[in-house]
Amino acid sequence: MTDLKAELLRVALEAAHRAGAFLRDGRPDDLGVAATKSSAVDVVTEMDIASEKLITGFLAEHRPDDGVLGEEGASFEGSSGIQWVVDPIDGTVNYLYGRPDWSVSIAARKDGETLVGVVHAPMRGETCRAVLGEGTFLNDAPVRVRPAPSLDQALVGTGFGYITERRVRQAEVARQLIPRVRDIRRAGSAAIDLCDVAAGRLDAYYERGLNPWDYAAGELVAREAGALTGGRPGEALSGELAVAAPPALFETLQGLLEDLGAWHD
Ligand code: LIP
Repeated sequence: MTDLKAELLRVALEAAHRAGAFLRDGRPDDLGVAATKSSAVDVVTEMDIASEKLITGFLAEHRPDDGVLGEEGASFEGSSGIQWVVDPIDGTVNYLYGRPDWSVSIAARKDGETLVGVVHAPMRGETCRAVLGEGTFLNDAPVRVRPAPSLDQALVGTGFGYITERRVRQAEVARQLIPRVRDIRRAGSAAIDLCDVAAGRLDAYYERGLNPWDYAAGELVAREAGALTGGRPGEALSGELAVAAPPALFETLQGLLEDLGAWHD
């Protein structure tokens, strides 16, 4: 591991654990909605904002020349060529409701390539980490994707957006997918879903409408554990469509999602 990757990993882990402890231990009993974004159900809490402030403050102290892109508004160019992509709470609605499946997701990119990804899920007591070319670890144990089943035996994770028109379309895709797979799971955190693919707790994951901070770390975690990731056939994973699965399942699922029009509203 290069000195740079080791440094970026160390900083990402420390920032994620500090934010995770703050969020886990400091969650107000009366936590409410501080603001909404794309719709009345696309919520932000005071803890999302505070978590991003904690993380960006730590990054500014330890990596002052780096850029940052955060879900709650952090946006600095930097001069080092390194950009941090931060989701201070991935699974905000779960956090708001006191449900356990939320995470802190931090990725470090250099010239657009993700070098380090950390997804810390405090209520699970788990941290997934990956360094480009170095594999994926779950609480320091190496993990690999599950051997690919046939599509009809696949447990597939997905998620739904916050805008009604998109959700209607996504529900229609799910309706047509469900009879063709073992089952689906909707956990509420893309970063955790991608870690679950990496650790073999899901056979595959897909979702339309993610933001870079939702998937930046989790995509590297999934890829370094042996998954393929992408969007529409021949395209990179993006907000248009995110797909992750072991190689022997990936193209079959990707082709079905293409046929079902999972990539458009
Ligand atoms: C969430 C994603 C999840 C998606 C949710 C939401 P957030 O991100 O991680 O996959 O289905 O609708 O977008 O908003 O909690 O950071």
